[in-house]
Amino acid sequence: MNELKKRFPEGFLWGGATAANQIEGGYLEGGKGLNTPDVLPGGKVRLQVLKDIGFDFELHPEKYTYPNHEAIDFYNRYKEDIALFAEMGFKVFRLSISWSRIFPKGNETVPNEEGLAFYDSVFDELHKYNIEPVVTISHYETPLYLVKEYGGWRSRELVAFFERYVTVLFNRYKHKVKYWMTFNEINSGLEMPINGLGFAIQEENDRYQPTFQAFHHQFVASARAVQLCHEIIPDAQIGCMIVYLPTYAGDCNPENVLYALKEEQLFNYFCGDVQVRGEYPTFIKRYWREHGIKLETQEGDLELIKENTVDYIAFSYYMSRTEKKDKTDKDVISGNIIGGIKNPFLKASEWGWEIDPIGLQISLNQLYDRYKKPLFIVENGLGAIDKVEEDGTINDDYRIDYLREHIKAMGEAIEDGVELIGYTPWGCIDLISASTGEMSKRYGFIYVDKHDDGSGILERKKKKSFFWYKNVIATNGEKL
Ligand code: BGP
Repeated sequence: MNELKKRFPEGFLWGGATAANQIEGGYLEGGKGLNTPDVLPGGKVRLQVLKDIGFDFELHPEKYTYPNHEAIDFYNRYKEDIALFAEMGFKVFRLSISWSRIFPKGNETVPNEEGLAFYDSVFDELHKYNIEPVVTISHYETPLYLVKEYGGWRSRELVAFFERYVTVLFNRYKHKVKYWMTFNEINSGLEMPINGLGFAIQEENDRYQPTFQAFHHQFVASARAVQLCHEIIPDAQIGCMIVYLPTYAGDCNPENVLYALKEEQLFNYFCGDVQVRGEYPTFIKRYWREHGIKLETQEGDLELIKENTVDYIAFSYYMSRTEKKDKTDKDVISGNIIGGIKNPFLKASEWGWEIDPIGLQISLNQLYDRYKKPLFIVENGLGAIDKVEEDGTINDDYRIDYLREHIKAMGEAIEDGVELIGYTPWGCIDLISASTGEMSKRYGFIYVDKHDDGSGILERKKKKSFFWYKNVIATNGEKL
């Protein structure tokens, strides 16, 4: 047992994180409409589809499987799952609301009562155990109708539809939810617009004008959500959510250092600067010029963004990224979703994601130095293949090692003076992977008997990490 000297603050928000489309299942139950992940195939083809040019947003059951449709059936089993989270001592549980459960097409005027009632029951169940919900308003999903009819967030009209959606949420759950965040990993739209921006690239050029126009619409929508949240629930906090990859230069050649800096500005800071500082960063103007991007804004947009910045910065951290200017295919690391070359100092997960706990301390310092706002790590963890032993145990020491090193890094960052308010490891219960659409890439403290071929009885089992994390929470991060 390792003793960590640095104390986590009193009231630190320990918990776990999930997203609606990766756990709920019940994809057509309770009046829900289809959304983007409902039409994303599972299996090896998934990542390809996410990056593909010209994805058609249709179901092709004759060709593909769709594991999200049942997922882990949280829709029917949430009571059992929440009881397990409570047993681990969770203070918070991060989940997302599915827009198409509340507005099946995304733009109706009257919400679907059955969808609203479902989340009421989930929040009530959490409160029974004094677990505070942390709610992502939009986690990698857009109602399919809005994708087909409007081209997703390329259309300005989504701002008004989103405003109606969040107004319903804030009014309905104002006594039940005090932590909100707007768009999950908003900056991932730079690489995979299907996930967050709700449209597929039709030609390489779409990575510029349509993508940045869609971002602008999300920034306006997010600022409006911040404004409404503060008006309707004055004691709530609302954050942005970015995927953060500290970006190292492959060597000390200034050309490579500059290249890494430019990549980092665009990927790590562009969205955060708008949502946290309330203005477009100066560096983006040159990028727009060089890529022929001309942003269309409406009167009042920039003031709205300026006046309604977020209360805290939520981010996901899985890995770092190493870059150099003239890289060949041989240098490029295969597993990392967001580019990069292989870092000789790091080991990688079975999916090639480079494991770098020090990178988390670096990230926390960089984000805090830049923004001086409370930070919340809302995703972190190791995707791995777990083995159920004959006696039913699951000895996931590799996951414990990963989390221990990352929690130590958090302690070091707190010692550095960073204000960190909470930690919700990703996939606290096994769920469908976003990039592979499979079950076998598991993150959980709780094992779910469900497999890539769709078999399994959905039984829940506690892994070794379950007991370890329970003790971490009980000792407020001191016994690792
Ligand atoms: C983040 C997403 C999550 C999640 C996680 C792990 O990018 O916000 O939805 O899935 O990554 O990724 P994966 O499931 O691909 O291993």
